[in-house]
Amino acid sequence: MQPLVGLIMGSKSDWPTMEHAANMLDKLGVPYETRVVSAHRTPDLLFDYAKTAAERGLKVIIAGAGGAAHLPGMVASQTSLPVLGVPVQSKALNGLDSLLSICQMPGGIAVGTLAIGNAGATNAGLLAAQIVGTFDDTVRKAIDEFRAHQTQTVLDNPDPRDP
Ligand code: RP5
Repeated sequence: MQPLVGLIMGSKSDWPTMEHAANMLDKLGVPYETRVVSAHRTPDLLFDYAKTAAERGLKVIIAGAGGAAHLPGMVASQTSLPVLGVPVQSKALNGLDSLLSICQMPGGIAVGTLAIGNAGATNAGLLAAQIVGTFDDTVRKAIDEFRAHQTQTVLDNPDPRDP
């Protein structure tokens, strides 16, 4: 299936976080590709990836990075596709560095920033699916079903002491 979402990250070490985005895309039936694309270790690849993303059929890019996390902003500077940035939880500063690097974009180039770590990656997958759902009814239905199931699970388990 033609990938609609590009799921990229600065390092293989980001995968344990970013796989949560992949899991959500899998769950919602959204085709995606995933690659390591580093802003500082492979800058030429970053430019090539971002510049060709739209013509290759991608509709949205999820970019995860940690520390001095310039990957999402640099990708956004080279494509008009929506870019969702996931701040990976760094060891030194617990991801606050990643968060600020990604969310504090100067006005003029937009990056949608998610929460630090696993929750952010999960929601990046969800938000990417919601973007795809604006033109793909099957994906929108899968999102509606996911949310209905999530709601029902809470309602069916009201006692917090139950396992
Ligand atoms: C960033 O540096 C990556 O996104 C990663 O979060 C961090 C550390 O990378 P490694 O040294 O583990 O490859 O570019």
